[in-house]
Amino acid sequence: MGFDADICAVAEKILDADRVTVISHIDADGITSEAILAQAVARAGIHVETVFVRQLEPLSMRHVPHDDSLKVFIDLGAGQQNLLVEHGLGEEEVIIIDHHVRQDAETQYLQLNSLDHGHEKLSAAGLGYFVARSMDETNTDLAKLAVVGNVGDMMAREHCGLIGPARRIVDDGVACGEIEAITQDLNCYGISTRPIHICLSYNDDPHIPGLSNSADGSLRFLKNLRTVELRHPDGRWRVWEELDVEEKRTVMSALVQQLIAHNEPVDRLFGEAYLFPAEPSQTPLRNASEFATLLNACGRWARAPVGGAVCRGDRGVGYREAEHMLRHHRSIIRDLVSYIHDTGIEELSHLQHIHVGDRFPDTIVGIGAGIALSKLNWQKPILIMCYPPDDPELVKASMRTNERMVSRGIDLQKALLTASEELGGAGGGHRIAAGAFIPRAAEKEFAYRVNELLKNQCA
Ligand SMILES: [Mn+2]
Repeated sequence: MGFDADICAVAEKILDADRVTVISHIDADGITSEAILAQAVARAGIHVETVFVRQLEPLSMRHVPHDDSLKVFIDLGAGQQNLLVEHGLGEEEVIIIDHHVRQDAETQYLQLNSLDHGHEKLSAAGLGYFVARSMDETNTDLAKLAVVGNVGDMMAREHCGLIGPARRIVDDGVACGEIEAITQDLNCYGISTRPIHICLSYNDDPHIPGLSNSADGSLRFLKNLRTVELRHPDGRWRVWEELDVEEKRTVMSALVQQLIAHNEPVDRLFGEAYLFPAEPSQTPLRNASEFATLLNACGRWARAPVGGAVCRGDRGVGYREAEHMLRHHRSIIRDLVSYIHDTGIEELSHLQHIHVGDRFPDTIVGIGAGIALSKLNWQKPILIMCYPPDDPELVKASMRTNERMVSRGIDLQKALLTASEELGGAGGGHRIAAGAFIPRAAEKEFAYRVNELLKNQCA
């Protein structure tokens, strides 16, 4: 079936249901997926309940009810269809909406999957949005959440903006006034909340010599421009989003010159930013990538429903709790990044790895590894291992790389899938970021096996 036909089939089956259970993932894409779908279902007058899981495995399947509801798995399920079969779920009571690689299974569940249609840059929230819009065309107000989910799942990273069907969602959001899309904006994280020099110093894509990883260098650079006021009259730092067109142009052209002077490509300096004009300025709610981080912080610390409340418009108690989770999230990640740098990382020929034991929660080690990588050898993907709290037999492995290495042929999803299966575990994810669980007995050889696989990918 075509993409639109698959969307319609899913939408119709949901509208036919008396009760729906949405089972979703705890990251920004999963939380926005749930908020989109559950709201669309509720608006259609159908009773809906939600189950959030960290991942779909035998233990978490206990939370999937045995009842007469239609179970809609979103942002997960494609790779765990056999688990659904084992759980006794019949073809008629399941829908899968996912953008991960699908597993073959004997039961043919109804599935809407981006990959079936060649849409590699469309996340689960995007799929959920198309289903919601197909259920009722007035659901276009949910476009904003779909953009947050897509950006949170790095769908905008490779092309410095959303493309294909995900970009059409942006158009819907712009049309209903919820989204302002700024083309050729600074491709940088933190445009609504961080002082500009901090924003620039944290940025590593593109790497700007003298500015990346140097807040002092970035501040000197901006001060030299003279015409751009960096502070408000009351002393507060201005944020990028507050600069007017002329000021932005001044900074951007100076950054272009800086890159050219160091023989670096300039194309990744520009990206499309997705702003939410109705949200209060200088808050993480104000643009898609910071909103996604806020939701990730909720999910990673077992407060996915708080993220869901924020998605539904809670700007009171729920939002304050989410802000608190974000501060907590950042401080633990900072600790992890310093731990990685202080302890030192072991380098093999094609990767670098570290084992953090049970010092840090397994829900954030991947994020920390990604941040740490920006200050390490970018040509070697980072592999971080840790012990998950709930299973003494297992090791969790997370890997991160960057666009430059992906364009050279690195595929972490493939490497981790192969290595973990060989060693009696399971893995998956994406080319740029992937994860796996392996038995503890295999942890010693794991890094070496992955290294070998990455070596072959480069050949
Ligand atoms: Mn996703």
